Amino acid sequence: MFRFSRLVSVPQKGSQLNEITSRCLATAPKAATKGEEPRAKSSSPVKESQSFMMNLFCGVAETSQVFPYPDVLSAEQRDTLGMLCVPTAKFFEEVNDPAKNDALERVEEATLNGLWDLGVFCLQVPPDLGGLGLSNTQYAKLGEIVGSHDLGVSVTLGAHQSIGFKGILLFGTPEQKAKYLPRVSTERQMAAFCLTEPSSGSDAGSIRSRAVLSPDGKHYILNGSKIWISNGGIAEIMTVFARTPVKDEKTGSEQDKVTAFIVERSFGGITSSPPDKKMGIKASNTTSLYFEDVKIPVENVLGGVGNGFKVAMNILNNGRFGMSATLSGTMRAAIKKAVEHATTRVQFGRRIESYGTIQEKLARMAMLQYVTESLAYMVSGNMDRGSVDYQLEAAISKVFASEAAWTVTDEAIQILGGMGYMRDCGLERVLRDIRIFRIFEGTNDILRLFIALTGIQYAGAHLRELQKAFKNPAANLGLIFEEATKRAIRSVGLGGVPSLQQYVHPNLAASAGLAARSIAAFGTAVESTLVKYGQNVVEEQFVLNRLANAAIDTYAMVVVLSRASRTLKNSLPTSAHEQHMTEVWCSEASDRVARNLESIGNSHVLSNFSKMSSIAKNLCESGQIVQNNPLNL
Ligand code: MYA
Repeated sequence: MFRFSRLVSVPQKGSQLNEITSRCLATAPKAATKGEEPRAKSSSPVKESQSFMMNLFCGVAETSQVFPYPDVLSAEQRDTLGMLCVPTAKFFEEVNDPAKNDALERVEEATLNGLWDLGVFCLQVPPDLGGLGLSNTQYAKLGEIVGSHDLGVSVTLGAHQSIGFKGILLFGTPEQKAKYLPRVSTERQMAAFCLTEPSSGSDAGSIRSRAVLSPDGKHYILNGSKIWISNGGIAEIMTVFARTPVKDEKTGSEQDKVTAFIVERSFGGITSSPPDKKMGIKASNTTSLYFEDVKIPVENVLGGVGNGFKVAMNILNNGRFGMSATLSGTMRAAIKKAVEHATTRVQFGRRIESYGTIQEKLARMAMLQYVTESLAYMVSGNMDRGSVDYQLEAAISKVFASEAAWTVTDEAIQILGGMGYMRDCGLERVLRDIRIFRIFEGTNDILRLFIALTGIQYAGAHLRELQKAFKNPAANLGLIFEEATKRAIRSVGLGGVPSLQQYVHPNLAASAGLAARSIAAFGTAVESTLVKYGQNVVEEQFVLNRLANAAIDTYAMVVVLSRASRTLKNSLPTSAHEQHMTEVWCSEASDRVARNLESIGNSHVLSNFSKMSSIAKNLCESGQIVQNNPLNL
């Protein structure tokens, strides 16, 4: 479980870091103490990242990917998008019937054909290869529209293009692109992404499907099986991950590594199970797939032999913003239903919108939607601006969106009361559909650990450099001042809080102050966690989850500050509304950050963690609830 093999040699307990950094404080040049200064790129041998999230783990506010809020669409892209949005929305309002799809447990042929006609199955395929050539931001907007109507259809579309053939777009050779992209667009062949196996879910690196080179070296022969594959029964083109023997050039020994393949159903040897019976997204086709001596031409290796794990991770990273955009649309639609009800339903002589209980629910739903939407377009905008370092931000957008959408839909049902619970209202289907979003494309639990450990690894690498630098201080003065003073100043509480004031609208100055304090506190907490646990931090999941929650809240604060600042700067009519949402969000999120960070160093909380470990162990040992019922019967 969670090898995180890359997390090596972080500073150990008892390290002299604090002593060292305090010593540095006395001699630190003033300019180097400014938390808002971007990290110097040349002085440290650690691979530097422009990602806000990576730098957050060092307590540094790297603002280039969060301020200003991305505005990436050209006038032409806006026009194209407008021309696509109108017929797509019309199609979903007038033709597609989500209740019927849910009941039939499939999307009817005519509806699928209508979607192909609209072009929404090949949004990002270059036009010369048969698609619409949309940017990520344009794709996000289309995803939002589909998500506001039918999540079963969203998954059919997303499994096809967000992950199914995305590997060909990202890693395909020119020949692979020329051969397969027209097939998944103009030729209307469905695609699927085949990673998960019966014994390999979250632990994606442990797949057992295996492909070996044929004696003539022309084919790989694939054997194995996959489960829960979206579009599994209807896909003709599949991105399949399998182990292949790879020779180590240095030692000459062979080792199995994951390789990605483009596989056609027409290669033969592929069968699929009947569609799985699911709780939600019933309209989307999900099946197992069996591969028996499937002959894959060697030219269908995708991204190089042995590079499959990275190919898989990058496809998933690249597609995650689509999920948050989609779910922001779902939330818009659910909130609209809740508002319609709140403004017409009269109880105790008043419309229920006038009661504080309903107002708080609506306000919280609106804030969750606002944050999700802001995260989705922040990530897609950064990807369009050329960022390649967005894996943590994309993971956060997925985790946040899937949990926000669950809460929002659940609360919409609560506002509608008995009416919300009835099938005709449509929200019960949405709630069933949404449940899977916290599970697939990386469970939120595994993504939280991924966020925390990847960030910690980055911070650990910087601390390690600092430790090394102290072995030869004369040669490394620049690095020592740069790295150590930031930490030293934070650790003795003499300021060092990064300032976000120059990036935000003056109306949001107080909220920006809260976010900045969260950033600094986060860096300090990561550092003490590293010093306390060293490499063993990998095993401290109670702690890692709280760090991840604090990281998610901090990023969400900065993202809404950025978006609301843009709105205020442009004096949009929604300025005051967005300002209020941002203020409340930052106020509550910064409290949560403080609580989460405090908890991981608090002896009572740590003792609770170990008690919870023991409670869970007792359950697992007895195979059920441990105590008898109070009647002892
Ligand atoms: S598809 C199935 C989804 N499955 C998963 O997501 C699996 C989850 N598991 C993982 O992600 C990994 O196994 C974890 C790594 C994270 C647990 N980016 O030793 P390691 C690198 C870049 O830590 P492990 C589905 O659900 C890492 O740096 N690199 O690995 C379909 C290291 O590199 P190096 C990464 O302990 C749903 C190396 O890999 C990443 O095994 C249908 C090894 O790392 C990363 N993320 O655990 C959806 N992770 O060696 C439809 C690791 O160089 C969507 N690495 O240091 C619908 C949406 C709607 C769209 C709308 C359209 C219109």
